[in-house]
Amino acid sequence: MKVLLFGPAGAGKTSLMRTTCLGYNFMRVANLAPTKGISRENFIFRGLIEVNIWDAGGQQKYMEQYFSETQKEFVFSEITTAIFMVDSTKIDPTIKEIFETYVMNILEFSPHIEKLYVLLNKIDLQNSQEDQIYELLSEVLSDDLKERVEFTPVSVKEGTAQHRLIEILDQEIQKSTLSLQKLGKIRHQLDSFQRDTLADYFLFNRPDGLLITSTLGKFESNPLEFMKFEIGSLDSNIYKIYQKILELKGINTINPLNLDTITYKSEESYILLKDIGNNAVLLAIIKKNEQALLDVIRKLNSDDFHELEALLSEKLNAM
Ligand SMILES: Nc1nc2c(ncn2[C@@H]2O[C@H](COP(=O)(O)OP(=O)(O)O)[C@@H](O)[C@H]2O)c(=O)[nH]1
Ligand SMILES: [Mg+2]
Repeated sequence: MKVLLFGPAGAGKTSLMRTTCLGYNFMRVANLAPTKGISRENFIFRGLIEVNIWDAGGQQKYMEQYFSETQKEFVFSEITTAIFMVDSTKIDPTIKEIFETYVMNILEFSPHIEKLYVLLNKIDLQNSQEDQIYELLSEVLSDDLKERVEFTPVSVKEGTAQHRLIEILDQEIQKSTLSLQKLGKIRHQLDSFQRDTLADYFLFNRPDGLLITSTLGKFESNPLEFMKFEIGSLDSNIYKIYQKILELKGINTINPLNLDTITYKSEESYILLKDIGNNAVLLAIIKKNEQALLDVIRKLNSDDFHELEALLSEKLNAM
């Protein structure tokens, strides 16, 4: 699935992409160098849909290239989702013309597209003029087109731009039979885990930190959303202690610690986290009773678990 993220230099396109899809925090993208030409990144959004983001760097010379006879078909054809992004603090006299040419090319080369999205970014800044930019860009749209273009004032810094992108991509999951099939199979697997143990299961996609699915259905947990889900970033003094114990026991082989499972406990529950390959993290909330914990651990070493693992590492061949 091709997502075209287009707009003038400095709009926030690269920041949006990296904070939403690669789990970077805003500080890490605060000093990005301008993108040269088009950067293409591939990742599996929410663990369910393969997304190919074309981040089209917006300096004048690149803009001219994208609209040129030799490149425009390559850039604007076969788009699934088209997002235009502008910096609302800058009313640039060329923006209207750029937007108009962009819309024309989308309509020509990807006419099947139902909605065009426009993100008016940086509304966290005092001098943001999203209303004026909205008026300005609307002037190039015919009445018919106005119905198809959705403008949203957002801020990458505050997280609302990421929310909007997630909403847009979630709609694509709903339209993709393949993604829904995969979701169905994963869900089936988790439900069977739940039936066999006294636990609820939550599966997170590692790169974007988003929930894939859970035995309690879909929910969002705000603080989690824009972080990479890394269970392995705990301090590793434990390795030194472990090595020491092996030494004391006279065991010479140094086996690397495999940090892929962590257990916490609260008054009522055990909370277990387990990596599934490089792609996902499974969280289980287990009723606090030793047998239940053992059952879950047994489950996580069973064929059922390996099936889930296989499902999650499956290559998606849909565009
Ligand atoms: N204040 C503020 N700055 C932002 C926001 N989004 C991006 N920026 C900054 O704007 C600059 C350009 O962002 P970048 O992602 O490189 O823009 P691109 O050229 O469209 O890829 C960077 O310094 C970002 O940190 C935002 O929502 N608010
Ligand atoms: Mg960029």
